[in-house]
Amino acid sequence: MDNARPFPRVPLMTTTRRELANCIRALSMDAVQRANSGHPGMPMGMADIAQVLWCDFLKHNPGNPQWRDRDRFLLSNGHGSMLLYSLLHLTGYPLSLEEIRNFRQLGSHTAGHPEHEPALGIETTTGPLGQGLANAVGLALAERMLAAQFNRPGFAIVDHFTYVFCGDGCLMEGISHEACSLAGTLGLGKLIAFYDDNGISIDGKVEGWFTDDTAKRFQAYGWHVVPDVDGHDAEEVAAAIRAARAEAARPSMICCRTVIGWGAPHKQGTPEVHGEALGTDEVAAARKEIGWPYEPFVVPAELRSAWDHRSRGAAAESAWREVLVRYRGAHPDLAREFERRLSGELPADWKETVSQALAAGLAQKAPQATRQSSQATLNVIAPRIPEIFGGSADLTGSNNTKFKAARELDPKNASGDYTHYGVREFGMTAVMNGIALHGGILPYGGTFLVFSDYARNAVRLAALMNTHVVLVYTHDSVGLGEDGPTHQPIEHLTSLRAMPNMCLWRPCDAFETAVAWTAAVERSGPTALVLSRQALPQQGRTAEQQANVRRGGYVLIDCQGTPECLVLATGSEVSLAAQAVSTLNGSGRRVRLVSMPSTDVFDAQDGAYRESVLPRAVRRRLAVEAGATLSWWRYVGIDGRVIGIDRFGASGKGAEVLAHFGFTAEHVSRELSELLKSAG
Ligand SMILES: Cc1ncc(C[n+]2csc(CCOP(=O)(O)OP(=O)(O)O)c2C)c(N)n1
Ligand SMILES: [Mg+2]
Repeated sequence: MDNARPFPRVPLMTTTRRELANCIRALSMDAVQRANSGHPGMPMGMADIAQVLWCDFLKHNPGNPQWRDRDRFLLSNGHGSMLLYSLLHLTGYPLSLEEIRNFRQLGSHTAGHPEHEPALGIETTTGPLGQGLANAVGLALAERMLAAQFNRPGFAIVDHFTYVFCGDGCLMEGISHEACSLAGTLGLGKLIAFYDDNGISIDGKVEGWFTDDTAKRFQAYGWHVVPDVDGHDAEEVAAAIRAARAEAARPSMICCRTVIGWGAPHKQGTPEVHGEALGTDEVAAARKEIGWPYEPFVVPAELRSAWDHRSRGAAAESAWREVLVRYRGAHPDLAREFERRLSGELPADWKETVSQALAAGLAQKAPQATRQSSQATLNVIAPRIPEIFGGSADLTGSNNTKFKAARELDPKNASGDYTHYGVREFGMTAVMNGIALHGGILPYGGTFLVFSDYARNAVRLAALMNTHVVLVYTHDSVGLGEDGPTHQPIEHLTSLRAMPNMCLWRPCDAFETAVAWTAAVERSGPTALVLSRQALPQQGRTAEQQANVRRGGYVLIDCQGTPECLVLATGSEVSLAAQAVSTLNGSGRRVRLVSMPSTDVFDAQDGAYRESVLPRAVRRRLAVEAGATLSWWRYVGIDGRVIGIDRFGASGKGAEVLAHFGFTAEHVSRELSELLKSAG
């Protein structure tokens, strides 16, 4: 960028808050200008608030971005990412000026919206408005729970704040209601939000579409609200933060009036500064306006050293480490457990836990709904992995998510391991992401599969950020019956399978359910467990077949010699297919049944294994799944057939609805017989 330097270089002898804030303004407008893409308005508007928070209050150590007891800082209005990148760069995180210059370029660490990059101090992605606020609720809840579990008198080893910036967009989004209402009920006193009340969103002045009284709204949620703060007055901001930190029983919302793009003389206060480069003339005018005589990307040494938080951060962390050392002496077992939990390692006896869970699955003989098998597995594993934290979006009894030994989370006693998220699927999922991002807790949460759509974007961010969460989705097909088409998932399996990095299991019986749960606990990223409402019979397996369940797809029933035909099925359809295949094989045909509880896990197996299960040469193939057929053509090919459902369901008794859509052993047999008549 070749901005003419409007002023001679003036050495600064002392630094003021405004000059420090202007470092953020200058870096932000220069980076956006250089990329000719990005959002200068929010960083320029919130720079004064950020300066006060980061220089006076935030507990962090740029030399160790993942210090366990750091305060968490999130941007829910993540389009203002240059604010965060400037702060990280200026305070001494390993985010170089080169990265700032490469803002929004392919391969840089300075993406348009900050994702999850903890090694750089980036806590979470916040591109979709409002979700950062919900993640912050999860992070604050995790802090609360870990503090209850691990702190002991004299040893507050978990004791940090969660700060989140949000804008008009975040507060317009419905998820802010879900998450903030829950945060109020839970009384998350160490959650502190800053509302960037600038009266502007993309379409212009918000007065035409957003006229809530935000202060009253948050008061009604039971939050502590600091209204009417001048977001450009450092003393007012500091006083508000002090008041918020002093409030232990309620989360705080600090409502800050700001001018978007503050400092850009002709564009500030207008929607133009929201998401466009200022233009070289306006950048030059802004330099003059804020008194910034330096070249693009130049921050004078005095200002740099005033921002540099490395030695203060290191001192803060070492003070905490001293407490940790004494804690280790006083509570050695707890200290070891704390380290294990925060490093994400499973308990030392996890293998033993897996054996017990699988044995319980094998011991189940009577037909059982896989949602009940899931609960039975939880009864075995949950008491043995203390990091587990369950819940449901008001369907605890239907999702079977509450294990026997579960202790309910109580706002006054946060040592429980089960909570009621209320009817808030999206909020629940984003809060679970926040909990997982904090570390030390493994959240799972239930709802009906059909309502995964309500949570969809948080599910997507779980996959994008690779958060370790388990999504328990029950009532997995038209087999749920009377509730009818609004409750009957059709395209959901396929759409979840289409999501990169989402692992999905749809087990067919108690044993497969136990395997799926243990795989979900072992995986570092998100897993969806898709479970039946209705009872399913148990399948017999050899030891080899038992071992192969972990591979996502395996031969459940084989025939003598080379198969003439392959049948693939998942979940509730496996038993129908098994009946049909057994009958045909009994009459001398050679049909193989492959149970495929997880297509993505199967796809990740080596080629030889996949070939051994689905030999290329066998072209007659049939897939059976009570959902959209789209998932299956890649396995059955153009010569194959799929028994699925490509329309909405119907209300009626579950078994009758299933039969209506062709999910009977007889129909599977008929389709197979047709297929066997075709050229192989
Ligand atoms: C869920 C979602 N919807 C839409 C967008 C696109 N978008 C990005 S910023 C924005 C307007 C945000 O207004 P505000 O929060 O007031 O931000 P400001 O302009 O004040 O920085 C919109 C609609 C988005 N990022 N996420
Ligand atoms: Mg705004």
